[in-house]
Amino acid sequence: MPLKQIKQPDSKSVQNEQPTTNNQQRKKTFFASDFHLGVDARLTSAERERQLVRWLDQVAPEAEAIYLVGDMFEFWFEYKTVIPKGFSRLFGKLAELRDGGLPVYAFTGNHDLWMFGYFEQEFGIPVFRKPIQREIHGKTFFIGHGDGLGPNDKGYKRMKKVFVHPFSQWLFGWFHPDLGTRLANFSSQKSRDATPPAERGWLGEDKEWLLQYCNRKIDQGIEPDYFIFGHRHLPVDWRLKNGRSRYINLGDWMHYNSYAVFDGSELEIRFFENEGGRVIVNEAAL
Ligand SMILES: [Mn+2]
Repeated sequence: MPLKQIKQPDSKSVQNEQPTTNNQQRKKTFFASDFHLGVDARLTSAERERQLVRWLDQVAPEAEAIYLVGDMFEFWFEYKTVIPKGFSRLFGKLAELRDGGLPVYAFTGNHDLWMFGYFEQEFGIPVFRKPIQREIHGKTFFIGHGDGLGPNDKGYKRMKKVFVHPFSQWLFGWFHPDLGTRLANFSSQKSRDATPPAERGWLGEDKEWLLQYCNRKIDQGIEPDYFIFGHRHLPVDWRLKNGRSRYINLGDWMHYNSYAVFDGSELEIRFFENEGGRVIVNEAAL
């Protein structure tokens, strides 16, 4: 059972990892989040997993690095000797990419907080539990899942304290996995049902927590070129109040199949196998 706290990987120590292939074509960085594998949405989870593998196959040849920005799974809990069933196609693909030397980074989300070393050990994928700041080809990035940030979300912030506490993790680890998984899936279904339909659309500049969080960071003098978050399940590209930084929300793969690609000078949100995908932008970003 995971009793000891897993430390955030030192982002400096993994920052300079370079792909082994020194191919000129490989200079794009990809970001995607909120796959929520394990629950059906527009596609079934199994179809979505295959779609993600197709996406990885498409982007990997051009990729310098891939960031998986949280909520990969609807529910994930690692026991000392056991991981949840499923996801073998995604795992096979991630293993193949890592073995080929492509850097892949992961973040925990609010649905998959309980990663305790499997990704690091099995795939060589560092898992970040808090937002990180990076420089990529001269541009600055502030990257995180986005859960528990911003002025509100108080109930979740309280719950997260319990979820990340070693004692609760130890205790949960002693439930039979079938029971634990059923409990967790039940509670995440409940929380989804509890989201009012209005909150699924853009709430406006004054009500979007992550946008407010970005603006507060700017007030504190943290002004990256790009704030990259998931969690909101809406693709957003919003020019912030300093006129330079942008709030990027990666959207999700339950409804949008959206991702961001940074080609070394420009960043844009794209959609995979979704012709009708639209990004929420403010005029300044156009
Ligand atoms: Mn999510």
